[in-house]
Amino acid sequence: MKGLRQKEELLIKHVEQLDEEKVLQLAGELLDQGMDPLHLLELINEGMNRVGKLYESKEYYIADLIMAGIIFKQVLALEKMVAHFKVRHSKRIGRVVLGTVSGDIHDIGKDIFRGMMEANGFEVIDLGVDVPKELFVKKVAEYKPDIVGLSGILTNTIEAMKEVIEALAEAGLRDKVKVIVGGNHLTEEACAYIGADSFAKDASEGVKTCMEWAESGSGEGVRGND
Ligand code: B12
Repeated sequence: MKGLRQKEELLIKHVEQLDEEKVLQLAGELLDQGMDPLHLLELINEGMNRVGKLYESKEYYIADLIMAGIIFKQVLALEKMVAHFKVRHSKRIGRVVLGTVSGDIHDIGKDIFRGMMEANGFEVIDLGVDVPKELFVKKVAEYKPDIVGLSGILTNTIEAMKEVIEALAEAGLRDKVKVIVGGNHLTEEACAYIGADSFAKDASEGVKTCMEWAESGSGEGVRGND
């Protein structure tokens, strides 16, 4: 019988080796043993980082990145994961327009953030990936959200994020929403350059910020837009 730490390391290794069957089997087993789904995601993420490094060092190819994405999505679709992200609140505490910015088609992190936000009582309008700034403006005008969430995983998405915020400002919508940008590469400086209200390197951090905004809106929505 393997210890927990050994199993965790094994799971990371299976992800690194893109062994779909073993990842799903072990992930299911760990969830059945009571592992926190968020902790499981951290482990899968660690495996993804290793896949990313192997891609950088040219040992892996684009097909391997695709496989890694497929594996992650299957983990997210496991029954216990879906149950964890199921909406637990009947009262809506805010509305969010979310999307991965133009030029970027990564959506796993965005989807995790969406799942966590919905589980915490936010209504999320997900615009998908590679979203042009004009669509963000159109949907913000239409849905009047409290928060706009911009996801960008590629480091060059900083410009696209900045352009979305400038487009919102030009449309007179910037001061009607809070904007949070999310991605591993973001920093305090990048956030200031983009002109966002906050940034998060991981989804839970982002949800925490949005919850704080919602709480300070004292029930009237994050910006009183409801
Ligand atoms: C899977 C993957 C892909 C899949 C994506 C599948 C999918 N459906 O998303 C595919 C095959 C499509 C892909 C394509 C490419 N990829 Co890719 N990919 C990856 C990989 C292995 C994992 C990404 C991932 O899903 N991670 C897991 C999630 C959970 O993490 P995350 O996305 O960072 O999200 C977290 C936070 O960022 C945050 N977050 C994310 N969004 C938001 C939003 C908000 C509002 C908030 C608050 C928080 C938040 O919360 C999330 C969870 O905590 C990474 C390597 C890595 N280490 O990440 C490379 C990586 C991101 N890819 C990379 C590259 C280069 C590419 C390509 C350019 C390759 C190519 N030559 O075509 C293309 C780009 C295509 C495009 N235009 O977007 C590079 C990026 C390098 C860079 N400096 O920008 C990486 C880092 C690999 C590497 N080390 O070289 N990729």
